[in-house]
Amino acid sequence: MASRLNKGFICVRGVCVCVLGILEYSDDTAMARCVVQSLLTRAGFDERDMARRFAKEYSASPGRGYGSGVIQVLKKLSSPQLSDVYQPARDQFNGRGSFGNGGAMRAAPFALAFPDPADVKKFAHRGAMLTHSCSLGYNGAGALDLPLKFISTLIIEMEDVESNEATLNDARILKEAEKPFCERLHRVSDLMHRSKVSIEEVISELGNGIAALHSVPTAIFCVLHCLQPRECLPENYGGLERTIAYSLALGGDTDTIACMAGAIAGAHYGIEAIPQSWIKCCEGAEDADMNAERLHMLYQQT
Ligand code: 8NA
Ligand code: MG
Ligand code: MG
Repeated sequence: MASRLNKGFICVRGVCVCVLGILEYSDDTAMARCVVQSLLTRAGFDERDMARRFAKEYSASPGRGYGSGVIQVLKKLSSPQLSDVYQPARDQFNGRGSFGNGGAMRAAPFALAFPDPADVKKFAHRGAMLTHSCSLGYNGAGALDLPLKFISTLIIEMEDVESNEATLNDARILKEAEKPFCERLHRVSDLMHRSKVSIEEVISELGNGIAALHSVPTAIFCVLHCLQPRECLPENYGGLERTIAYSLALGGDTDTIACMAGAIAGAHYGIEAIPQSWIKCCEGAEDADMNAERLHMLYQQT
């Protein structure tokens, strides 16, 4: 029996098969590629160069599924007269900034380029601020660049990240918990300790939406939940395959949640864990390989 899962994939006896050749990547990959190209070309973080690349990429290929808000920022970033590249993001949503997950979905390359975790945090934050100036948007990028540790360590680190006036203020205005990401990570921990958890429970406790708060903790949960085999997934799947398949099964903002969970799982399981048949379906897979090598060289130099 074969059932259609998504554009270009069919499921044959529990195994995903690509039937339509190369699948196009979405805005998540498009922006992450800009981050990579900028870090490599400038041999470090250069906000003007990164902003210019975001704008150029959007204008060359606008149909990759960008959020409706971020499109306005990308159009303004293309103006040669712009003196402060952070201003368009600050002006979003009546000056509050976007809390979408767009800053977090492109955080992974920072961790690959800088050996010092303080640099990773600082530059991932600044990179996210080019489009997402609400703390509930850019703090998501920080959470994803923390190394894969037990959830309790993540919570301690996020306590520190969220202990500032801007975050407390944004959380108050948006009627969220005092430290929103910490509160969600506690939910991740609770779910991990349950003997059984349904997809519906994960969605209702953590979310599967376009806000960073409703997708970054979800992605972290996907990675941790899929460290072990799960009944709902094919037995022959390894941890990385389980993580991606489980992220997609949650529905909602699938490209971004699978992108964030996949980045953490990829770092944990390594390149050998990615099936060749999946790599063959990905637009830009060869570039990714080459850029990873070059990022590693930059990492060793900095
Ligand atoms: P964004 O910055 O446009 O934010 C996403 C959306 O969140 C906005 O369009 C608003 O509706 C809402 N939003 C964000 N901040 C605020 C605020 N302060 N007040 C009120 N509403 C707010 O986009 P992004 O770069 O964060 O991307 C988010 C997601 O959208 C990504 O997952 C991406 O894949 C994309 N996406 C696009 C489509 C599509 O069909 N275009 C579908 C799903 C997801
Ligand atoms: Mg997307
Ligand atoms: Mg998305």
